[in-house]
Amino acid sequence: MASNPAVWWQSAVVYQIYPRSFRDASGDGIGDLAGIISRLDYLQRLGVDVLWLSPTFPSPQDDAGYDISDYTDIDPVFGTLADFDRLLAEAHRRGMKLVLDLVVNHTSDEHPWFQQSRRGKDDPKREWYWWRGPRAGMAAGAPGAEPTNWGSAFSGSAWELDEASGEYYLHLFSRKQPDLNWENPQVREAVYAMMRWWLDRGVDGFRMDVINMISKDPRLPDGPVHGGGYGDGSAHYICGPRIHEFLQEMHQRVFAGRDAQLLTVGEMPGVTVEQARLFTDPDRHEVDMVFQFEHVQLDQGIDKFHPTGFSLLDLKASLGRWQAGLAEVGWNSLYWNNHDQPRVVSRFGDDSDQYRALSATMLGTVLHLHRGTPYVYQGEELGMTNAVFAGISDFRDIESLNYYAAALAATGSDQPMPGDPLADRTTAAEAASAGAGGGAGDAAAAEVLAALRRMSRDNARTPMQWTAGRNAGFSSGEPWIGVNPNHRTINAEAELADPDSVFHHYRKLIALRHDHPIVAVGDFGMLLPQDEQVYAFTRRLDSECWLVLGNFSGAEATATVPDAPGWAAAQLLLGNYPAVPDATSLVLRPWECRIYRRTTAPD
Ligand code: TEU
Repeated sequence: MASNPAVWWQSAVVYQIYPRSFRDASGDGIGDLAGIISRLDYLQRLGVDVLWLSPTFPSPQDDAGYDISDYTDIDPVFGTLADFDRLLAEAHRRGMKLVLDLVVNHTSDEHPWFQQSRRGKDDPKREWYWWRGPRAGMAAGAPGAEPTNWGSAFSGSAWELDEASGEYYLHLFSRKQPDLNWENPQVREAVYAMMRWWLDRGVDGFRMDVINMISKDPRLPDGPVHGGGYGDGSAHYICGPRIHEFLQEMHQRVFAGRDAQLLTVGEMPGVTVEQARLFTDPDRHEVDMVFQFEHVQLDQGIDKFHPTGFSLLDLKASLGRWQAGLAEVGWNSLYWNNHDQPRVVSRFGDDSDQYRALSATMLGTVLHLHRGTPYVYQGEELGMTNAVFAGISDFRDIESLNYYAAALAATGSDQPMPGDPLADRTTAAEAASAGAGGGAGDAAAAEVLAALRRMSRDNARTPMQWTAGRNAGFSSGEPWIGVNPNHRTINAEAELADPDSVFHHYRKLIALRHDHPIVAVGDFGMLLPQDEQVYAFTRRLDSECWLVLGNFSGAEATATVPDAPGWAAAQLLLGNYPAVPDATSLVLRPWECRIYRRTTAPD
């Protein structure tokens, strides 16, 4: 094991900004680039090295900007290209890099490429997307006539009929997000050219949206039906046949020669450790790291809206396997949160007044001391919690709204069939009235709402809590989504002033990584895999060894690690309680975390 990080991003921490909810300078209720610029000093104070910006390109905003209609401009709602250049320069001036979201599995249906593609079967851009006729022997538009039985991630069929041509186009996400056909070399070249355009402008890399879905089996076979009416096609588009070829080609055409300064991270739902090892092996020249999904799906049943309980043993087994699997070759990215996940303190911690800050700091400590590059999602450094949603009209996210409509429609007939109009974009009002049938309908609506409250992506998307004041200091206008009422106590202003806050704990975690190579590249060793309360592991580098402990419960817990008395007497680098009363044992208080250091490593 090398004593020093081999590449800069091994000792870096990335901060994700969701621009729409970060800071609104214009007063229209939606965050913008000028708002981000006004908060760069805050981010510098936190100490992060890289900013990842969720999409700010022109977009109909059907999926909050992940539906892009122009890749080389800025949506007026967020500002202008001149604002972007200013943001980039101001970030660079403060020593921070800026990474963009690259959404090229699909475009918006309002992108000129798709507008042209849908002109007709003979259009030169027809083959830029996935067009197919109806199922053999069936009429276009008939129930079940879709070319495959695949369901979309946002409910309903993954196919949308184009009446004019009688053909369907594929959309793994919303029907306003048609999938690009990466089999077509013109598509790939257009994407690479666009990426070079941004790099030439000075950006420092890309977070690549669902990048392991770009290679599909062109035969597009049906998938197994697990429950509802639609098939699961993922075996035919997750890490498909040409995925490594495409990423290597992208590297060669876009990154080669300048990759040392860049950061590339591929978002890869369903990726396995073995595949991730290939994607992140530096010798293969694909991506620096991937976002895997295993640990954020452990508390899910048949889908995310059927949550199951959280098991610490499962979490340790999963993250431990990823640590071991990418120990020799490849690299992990580490995250609890992003704009698609509920808030971690409400999910794996305890967001009550009593334990919120303790559990948030414990969770941050455990994550940041793993081997890999940590990602902080805006507000995580404040211990922001899940939101309060009174009813369906408080939700904004297409995934939540479509799921609500589909789930309620399904209570009428247990088995929605392919061809049901579930893919229709549902307004909040329509969805709300769909549930207003009384009796069984109300009960079903209540159950769906409970699942949404727990798992909806909107939990992550409520405005960043800057102050205790009006709209949490996010906007002088009416915010596009409700502000969490707990901003009166949970906000950046209060936390900056409190040396024991979650913010300052995150600041210290980030500094630890910068100051100690062991945090970046030390060997990881999981301890106590069967302990139901304590997350414990060591990191080792040369003669140095650290022990990290986290109590994942509100009850006292004893960490029964080897040589506990030796560790209890070692140097305590960081904890989340003011003082450790007893230097002879490792009894952890509720949600307590500790990082110990020894310079002569025990055997
Ligand atoms: O997400 C891809 C993805 O698979 C999930 O995280 C997604 O949120 C899914 O709905 C989970 O139930 C990426 C983006 O992060 C997400 O915001 C976009 O909606 C999606 O791709 C489509 O671009």
